[in-house]
Amino acid sequence: MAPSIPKTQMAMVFDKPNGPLEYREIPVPTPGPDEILINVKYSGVCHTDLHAWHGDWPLDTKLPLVGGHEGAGVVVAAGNQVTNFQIGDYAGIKWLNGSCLSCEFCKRGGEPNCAGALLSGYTVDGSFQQYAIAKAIHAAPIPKSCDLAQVAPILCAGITVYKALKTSEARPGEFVTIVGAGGGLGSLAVQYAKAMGLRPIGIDGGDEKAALVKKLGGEYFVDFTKSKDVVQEVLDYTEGGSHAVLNLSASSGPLNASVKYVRPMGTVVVVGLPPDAQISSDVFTHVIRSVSIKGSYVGNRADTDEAIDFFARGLVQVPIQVRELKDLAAVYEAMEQGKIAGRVVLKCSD
Ligand code: 8ID
Ligand code: ZN
Repeated sequence: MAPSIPKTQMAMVFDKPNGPLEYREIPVPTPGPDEILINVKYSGVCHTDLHAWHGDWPLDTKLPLVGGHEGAGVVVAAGNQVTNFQIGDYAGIKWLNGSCLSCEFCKRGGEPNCAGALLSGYTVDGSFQQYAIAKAIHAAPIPKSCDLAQVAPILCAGITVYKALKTSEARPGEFVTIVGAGGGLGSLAVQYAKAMGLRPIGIDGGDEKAALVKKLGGEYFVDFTKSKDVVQEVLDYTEGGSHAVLNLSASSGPLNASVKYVRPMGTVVVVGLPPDAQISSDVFTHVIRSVSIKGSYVGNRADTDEAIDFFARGLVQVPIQVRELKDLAAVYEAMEQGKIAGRVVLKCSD
């Protein structure tokens, strides 16, 4: 029997950047022919959602906006062209809500780089509501064995760090230094790295994050708030530099340091998106040491399936704290202050 779908629902909405975050009653959207309607059970809160609310990136959001792009739930309706989901299936809303699938980038697997990409919780309404729309072809299939609260952060944080680790081209046995290791992306990166046979080193601040990173498999931790010289500490521990570096921090401070402690022939991957930030590298040293700096932006549908598969097989745990949907403003405040170890997940529906 088809599930009964209400006409209205509760959502977290803002009308202008940095404006009030309101817990508001809004209509339940109707899916188009190629879309599914997902009853969102849980949604992770990514630092990107905070950037969207601040409006601090050089890309406008839709307004008013329902944020959120780590939504895990159950399919309750599907358009007549949808063939890859059935009512009752588990499905995930990810950052990439849709892409054209026919441009040169989509054809090469660079779906996130599509100029026509639709972004959940940014250019289209996202998962901080009870019922959200996703293009069926891009929605993430989630196995029924998965816990929906736990799997939610995989839908952005997990996919992103898994893809970034592949982009680094680090090989099993090599060091990967994870900057921002105690945050949402970082706490997953440590575990994906370990599962991929790499040797993760975490950089973040404070004892709670140090303990979390060690517990999740970090081999060594540098506390940037206490270390006298972060660059030297990494060079010493790795005996010559880290083969790969993932910059997952939302601050620009650590970017240039990472170019100094990456190993010759190694790769710095830039993932965190601090506003107005630059990364620079001394050309002579850059050439002689033959290092690479690469950007990495979420992942495509294959990366999504692979990242979820690591989770479903129990290779990564998601350190979550569950809060109510209406508590979003308090979550943003804690995130701004760097006080969240791991990920907060909002309960959106019963
Ligand atoms: O596809 C992408 N490229 C992508 C996908 C998802 C998220 C990019 N992002 C971006 C977000 O927009 C944000 O800019 O990645 C960044 C991190 O997202 P997050 O993991 O969701 O943020 P968080 O949970 O707040 O964690 C950030 C961590 O960085 C640490 C903080 O303590 C926190 O644990 N950190 C900071 I701020 N400054 C640091 C420093 N100097 C630092 N860690 C080490 N050194
Ligand atoms: Zn995100």
